[in-house]
Amino acid sequence: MTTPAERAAFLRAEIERHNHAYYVLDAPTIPDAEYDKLFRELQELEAAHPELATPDSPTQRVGGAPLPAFRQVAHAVPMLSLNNAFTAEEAEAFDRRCREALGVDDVDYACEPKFDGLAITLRYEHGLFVLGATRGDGFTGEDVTQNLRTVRNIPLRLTGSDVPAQLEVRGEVLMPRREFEKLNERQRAAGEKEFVNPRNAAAGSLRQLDPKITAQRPLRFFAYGVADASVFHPALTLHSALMDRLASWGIPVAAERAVVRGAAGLLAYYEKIAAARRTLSYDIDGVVYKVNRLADQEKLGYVSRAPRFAIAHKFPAEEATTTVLAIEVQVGRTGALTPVARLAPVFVGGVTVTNATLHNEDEVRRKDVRVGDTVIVRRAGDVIPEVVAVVPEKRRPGSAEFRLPARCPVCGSAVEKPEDEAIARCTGGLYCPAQRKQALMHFASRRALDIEGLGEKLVDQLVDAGLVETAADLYRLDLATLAGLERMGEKSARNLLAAIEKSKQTTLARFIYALGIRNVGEATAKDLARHFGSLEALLAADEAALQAVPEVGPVVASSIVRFFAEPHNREVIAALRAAGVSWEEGTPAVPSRAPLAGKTFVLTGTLPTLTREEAKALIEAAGGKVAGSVSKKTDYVVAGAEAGAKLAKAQELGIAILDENGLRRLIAS
Ligand code: 9MJ
Repeated sequence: MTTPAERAAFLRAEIERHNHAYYVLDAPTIPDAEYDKLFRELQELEAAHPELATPDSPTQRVGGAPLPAFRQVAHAVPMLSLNNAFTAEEAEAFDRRCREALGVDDVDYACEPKFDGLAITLRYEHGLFVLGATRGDGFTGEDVTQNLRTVRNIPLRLTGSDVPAQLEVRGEVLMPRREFEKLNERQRAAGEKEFVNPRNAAAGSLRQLDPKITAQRPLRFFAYGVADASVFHPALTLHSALMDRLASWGIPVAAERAVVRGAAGLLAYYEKIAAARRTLSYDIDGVVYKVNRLADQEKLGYVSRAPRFAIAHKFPAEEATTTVLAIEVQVGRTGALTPVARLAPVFVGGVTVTNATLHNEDEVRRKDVRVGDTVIVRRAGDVIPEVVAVVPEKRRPGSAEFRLPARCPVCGSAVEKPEDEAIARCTGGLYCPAQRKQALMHFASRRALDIEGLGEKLVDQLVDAGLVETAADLYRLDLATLAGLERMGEKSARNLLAAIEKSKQTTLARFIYALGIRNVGEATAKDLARHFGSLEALLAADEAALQAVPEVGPVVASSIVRFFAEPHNREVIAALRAAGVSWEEGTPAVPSRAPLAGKTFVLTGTLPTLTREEAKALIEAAGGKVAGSVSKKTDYVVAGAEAGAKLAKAQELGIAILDENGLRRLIAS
């Protein structure tokens, strides 16, 4: 017979083992439901036998009663900060100082990512987690033990051998980026305030007086060292070995640690981690270099509040604060109105940023960005800069909520925003110079008519000067007009005219794509060209005929019909052709691509590889029709396993019967 005490001990060990596998090793060992079952059994056992409850029980992770306030904790060993290096030169200078102070030619460094979270310290006594505190001012922090117990990858009891009697682990609490996004989705759904970034979310979660709330926040911990390495003396002589030892006791450490030699090693590590930054599950703001030999660390000692043996080599900040000078509204090729924040120039993500997208009106509302606001701007990697959030304390009195104008800021046409869409659009079409400019840029782009040299600046000039309204006007430009433009020499003008002339010889697919029909991208343009073979055939097609093109659905078909129904668009097309834009007309692809044209099929039974839907799509793509029941009009019945009445009927009527292979052969024929 197992006693309740034995069962509880067994359950605790099992649950912590699964916890470790899931949260530290990232390799789950049992399904969630089974884990939950073990967990509930332990909870019930502890409720029935309160004397069995222990401070290291995984049931402690769900959070106890709220606190009135956090208790202050004095750090026996101060929690230092790190000095920063922002350039390769500063990292090299760090290496030089270490070499000189130690009187050696080469130094080995332990390198680790710099976690962008909150520094905390964890005290273990005889392997049991007894106290956790924030860094505070470095000398005194706050007792957040009950919150830290809810952080799933912090071991409540250390496992493995040679666990010291006293151990204080230092590290950072953070929130993985993916979990942060999910948390914000939940906040949004619940109508709660969203967090600005994972760091703020982690900070807010850790400083909750109600640990039940913290327990629901996906926090993680990573260790970067210990308060006092001398407890390991003389068994351990290297920082890297110390980190391995922590890992052996179940303490999470970064997988990206490395030992390198010299300044070249440091910089290579920096580059490697900088390149891998996006692939890490959590945010980092740089890397940390530490002299690896613990005896050397001691020799180097400290300057004021930072170790001399370590330095943080920071990445360019991805976020910065600045002010919104104006909110402008840009009009895109399809008329989409995009609010853009004009910013006081700010250096972020390695470049100076003066604009940031606000995406759309709903987004501006949600973030409540106003002119004059102080905002946090983010530029991560090559992503276009965006306004992350407003700093509300810095809002000036009298600021007004942003509203999208009711009329297009460029042409004055009405702005329309369908109920179920986030995007508002100018209804001016090609009457709108903004849309016209974008349409011209698209027309001239490389994959369309490919007019080299016709860039944004030139298109602006041509449209603003009233020289060009539609693409057809491009073919009426002459040398004198072009050479008369600002910043345009005779040579450039000649080159441009040659490029325009060259563009006249094109293909039908490029021409269709160049028209800029909504929902018609390059691939669809090619499909249309292949299917119809000539522009006349395309112009004549109604929605049904268009939908016969594989990949063309009702939305695309309707866009095309509406585009060609516009007399203005037909005029432009006629003018383009009159100007000499031409292509080789092909034969419509319909016959060759529709081997099943005019044939009706009925599907029955289970085919070996195709689902019913796939078989239907295959037949329709080849021009055939699929009917639901067998009649005299049926040409073929495609029968699979367990075909029933339909097959019998087909046999009765003498209709041709195919299996899946037979169908494929017919299509290929
Ligand atoms: C962070 N934030 O990742 C240290 N840190 O070492 C790492 N911080 C540190 N080390 C001594 N990796 C003081 C702070």
